[in-house]
Amino acid sequence: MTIIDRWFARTARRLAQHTSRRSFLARFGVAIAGGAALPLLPVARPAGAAPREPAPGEPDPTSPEGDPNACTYWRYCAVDGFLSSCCGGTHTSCPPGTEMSAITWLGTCRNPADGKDYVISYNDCCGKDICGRCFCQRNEGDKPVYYTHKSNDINWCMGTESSIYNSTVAVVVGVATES
Ligand code: ABN
Repeated sequence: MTIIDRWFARTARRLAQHTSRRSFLARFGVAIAGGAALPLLPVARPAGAAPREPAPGEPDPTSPEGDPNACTYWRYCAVDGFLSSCCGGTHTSCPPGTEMSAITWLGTCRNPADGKDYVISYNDCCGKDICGRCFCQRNEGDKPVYYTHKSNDINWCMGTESSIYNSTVAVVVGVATES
């Protein structure tokens, strides 16, 4: 008998001395049933999150300039406000229950996807309390507020049903033709 055989024999004897057949069967049954239930438990599958494709003409959405939820997104170069995309809306649509202002602040931002400059309209979303998430102030081209038409530090909720400011979107108006 080898040392391994002797170890198995000793362990089996001890197990038999301390375990009744009934309790062994009960434990064995629990182990089998538990093992069968394991595959039914929920599993987080990273494969479910398909890689995001860049929208046409947009930078890679995983890059800082391509993520509309990040202040570094290319269209936000002249923004001053809370990002609608963090407030229940998207970068081009206002959160439900708010109204988009028709009067806006315009900026010019370079799109890294094609290297062109675009005119961006920063419309405010109005009618619900201030969002308070993802404040973003990049201010490219911004002038002090006494140049009213050149300042982004203005509540554009004018002519809307409510003047309560909630958040801001960034809509491409067109390609900038002059520098
Ligand atoms: N256009 C954004 C904003 C709203 C209220 C006050 C300042 C700036």
